[in-house]
Amino acid sequence: MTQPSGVEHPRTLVIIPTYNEIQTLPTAVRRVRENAPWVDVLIADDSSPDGTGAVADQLAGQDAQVRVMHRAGKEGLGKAYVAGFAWALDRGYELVVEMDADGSHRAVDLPALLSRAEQADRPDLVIGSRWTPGGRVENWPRSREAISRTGNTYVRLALGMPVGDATAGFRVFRADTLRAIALDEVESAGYCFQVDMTWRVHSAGLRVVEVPIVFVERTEGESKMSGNIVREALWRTTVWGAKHRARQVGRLAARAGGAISDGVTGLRGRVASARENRPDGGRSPEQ
Ligand SMILES: Nc1nc2c(ncn2[C@@H]2O[C@H](COP(=O)(O)OP(=O)(O)OP(=O)(O)O)[C@@H](O)[C@H]2O)c(=O)[nH]1
Ligand SMILES: [Mg+2]
Repeated sequence: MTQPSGVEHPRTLVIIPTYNEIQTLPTAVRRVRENAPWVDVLIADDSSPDGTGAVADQLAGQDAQVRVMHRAGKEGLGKAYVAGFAWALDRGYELVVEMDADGSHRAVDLPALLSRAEQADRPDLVIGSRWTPGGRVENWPRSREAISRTGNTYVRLALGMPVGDATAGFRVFRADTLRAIALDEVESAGYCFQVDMTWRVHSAGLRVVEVPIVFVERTEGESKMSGNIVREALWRTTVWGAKHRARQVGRLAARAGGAISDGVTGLRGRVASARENRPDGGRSPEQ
């Protein structure tokens, strides 16, 4: 899409999942449209009891580049994103962005993420990272920072995936990346969804890059973070890690088995040719 400035951008959709974000959504949408006027916005609302869906409809009524997906009930942000991805792929978007409604993801960082995704080396996934040099969090209690840092260290160790912030929810997928992974098999509901998606992209042999962002603690509305969400992330990551390590051990065992049998075959061959080279052709027993 060509901008008045003459710059060409790929067709881009920013998906904002919402559950009870009536206070924060209007500002979030306005800031996205101000900072990246070429992008379209899809609000995926899970029938928020606080009336966020009606506010989303008002925003869409004022701006043709804002659309709303009304979903039947609260199913977790993972399901809302998967539905939003299908919507984006059906409509031919080339870049698809995930972004929270609560102000934690700053729209001023969006152009940097998009421009990284648009670079000639075409990364498959660009993550707005808190835990890469230059990235940071603002106003987070120590306990939240500890959960995020420890969680990411655990993910790196369990999965052997070289990503600093695999739980981050401000990211840009290439549409081809979403097509390459089995979206219908994604079951993660909470923020483990982000690890799940990162792991699928990495396991498919696709390239993940990180761009530093400043993540700001929400000042309005309520967090949906819960003990269950952390537990889901922990057990799912552990299961993926165990399967990954079992596959690695399986491959190693197969390679070792192959090497041993090659060695035995080679040894047999050498013994046979040594026998043949003896003056009696190997007919009498060796001394
Ligand atoms: N559609 C939909 N959106 C959700 C659901 N749960 C959370 N969200 C949205 O997902 C985004 C992230 O949720 P937050 O509550 O901010 O969770 P968080 O960012 O992990 O937690 P905090 O850092 O404490 O804010 C927000 O825009 C939420 O409104 C859900 O079940 N359905
Ligand atoms: Mg949040």
